[in-house]
Amino acid sequence: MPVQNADIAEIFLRTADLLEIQGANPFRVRAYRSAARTVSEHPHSLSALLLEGKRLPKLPGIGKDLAGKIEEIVETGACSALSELQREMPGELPELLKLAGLGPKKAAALHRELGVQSLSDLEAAAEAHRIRALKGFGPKSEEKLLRAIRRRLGGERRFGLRDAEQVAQSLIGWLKGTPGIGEVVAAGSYRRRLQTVGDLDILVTCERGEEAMKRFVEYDQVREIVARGETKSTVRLRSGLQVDLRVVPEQSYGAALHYFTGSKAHNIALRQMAVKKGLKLNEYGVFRDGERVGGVSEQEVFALAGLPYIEPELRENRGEIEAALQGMLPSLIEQGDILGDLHAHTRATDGRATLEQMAEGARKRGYRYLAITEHSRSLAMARGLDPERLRRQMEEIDRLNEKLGDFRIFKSIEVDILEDGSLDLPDDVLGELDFTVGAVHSRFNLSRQAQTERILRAMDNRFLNILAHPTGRLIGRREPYEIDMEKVVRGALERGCHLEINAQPDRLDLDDVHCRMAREMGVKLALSTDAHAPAEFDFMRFAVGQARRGWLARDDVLNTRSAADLLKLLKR
Ligand code: DGT
Ligand code: CA
Ligand code: CA
Repeated sequence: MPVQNADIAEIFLRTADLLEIQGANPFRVRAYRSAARTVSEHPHSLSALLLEGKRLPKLPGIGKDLAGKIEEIVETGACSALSELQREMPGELPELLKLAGLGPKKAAALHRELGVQSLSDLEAAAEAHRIRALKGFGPKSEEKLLRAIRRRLGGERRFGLRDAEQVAQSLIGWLKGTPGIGEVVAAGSYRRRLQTVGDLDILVTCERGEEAMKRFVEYDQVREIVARGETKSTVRLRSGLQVDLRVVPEQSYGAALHYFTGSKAHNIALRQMAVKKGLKLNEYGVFRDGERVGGVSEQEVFALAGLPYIEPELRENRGEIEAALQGMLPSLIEQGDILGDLHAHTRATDGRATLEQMAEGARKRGYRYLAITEHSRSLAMARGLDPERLRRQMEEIDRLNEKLGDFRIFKSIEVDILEDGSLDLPDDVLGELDFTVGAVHSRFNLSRQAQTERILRAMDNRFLNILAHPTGRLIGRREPYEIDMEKVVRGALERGCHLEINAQPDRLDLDDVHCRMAREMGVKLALSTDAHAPAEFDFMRFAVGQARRGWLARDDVLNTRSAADLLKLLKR
């Protein structure tokens, strides 16, 4: 199997970790980390390029030395520089670096002085109170380490956006009841709409900060107060989710919101921009020669750095700052641009509402159309439709459409893509539909090549219009199946097929990086909820979040068009 960009990135990250423990030059460490990022986010497979005899493209931060290493990894599957480091250093040491409060120097000291090689070694040393005796450590940091180790050994947990949203909304509502409260906002990865959040970062302004802190720790879901201070407190909720609260002065609000929204990589890049303009940028404001020149709003922070406003979803240091400088930021899609939903089920298969209830639900949300896309017959568990039942549903849709006036129900299907890439229903039946959505629901374990070919073959069928949840992943539960997404996107482009962003919060499939790849390659996407009940139409916001993270504009999205234009666009 060819080496993937992610494999190369992983090798670079491991190298950076080990170099850091060794105390190597920080610039060298950083070079590896930034190269890892560049490679993993590069839309084309570098090994494919090299194997085709082409040269590596010019990549930012990847000079001769690193390019040589990429070639070596593609050729041999390994990197001798990393192997060398690994020989010098026992296995789990890099893991230690991921613990809160443990930098590379301390990790190295623990190894040198106490022979710590693994997390369990470290736990044993902490329990025996051998760590507090070391220089640079004390009883407090030993306790903190022990807590961090136990958390890690218990498995680090990230939370889905939907769970995070429920907590954030309820907690924000609670905090708004604080006397003298001003702004209350959730920043961090949550505001950037990352698919999962590690913790919530809430920011408030308040006449008297201690009032906000008091109210925060009194929230009824709090299980443990991890830290309580004047401007920052941390609690763990019953669900296990951790929340940071920060109280900031009004004049710092914009700078703090920007800082705590992150991402860290974006912050660092923006700070460097500011430095070039003779400015200092931090969470308290923007300063020139020690004097405050701004920071009350995010707009002001960006403007002082010489940039237009950059939307939170773009702040990943994936080229947004460069694009902003060149006036090339996309005008991102908004929820209000969406005119209908293109993937939904009813009680006829595994949905929980009738056709009429689903149509009514879509109409109530201001939509102009809704596609009904039941499962097809081979999905027996979901009572998938055979041609006869599908035709009965088409008649029912005709009758309803008569009554619905301006609103239109599209006749469609989520046809199963069989193992050999054929579709689960005959062409003449598919030909009677307005359009066809197709998806893989079985045989997730095919080889990368076989899975890719299976999907390309399915797209060869001129009736297939939209590939639903293209990677099949379930966040935190099922890995995406092996597939060459670049080939799939190119295949879609060549065939006039389209891809879906499935809005189910545990799918979010395509993800942000692949969305952006599709946009750059010129393939339009459907934002679809896969609703099994009317309430699930509201999942659209999650798809919109991922689309924005993938740099999509209104024009990149199919269901921003009128019904007539949509059908024209889908026609193959
Ligand atoms: P998460 O919680 O893992 O899903 O991701 P974030 O992005 O919410 O990260 P978190 O909660 O550790 O920190 C919130 C934001 O604070 C982060 O996005 C950027 C900012 N931040 C945190 N640590 C640093 C830092 O060392 N340097 C800079 N420049 N910013 C930081
Ligand atoms: Ca966070
Ligand atoms: Ca945090």
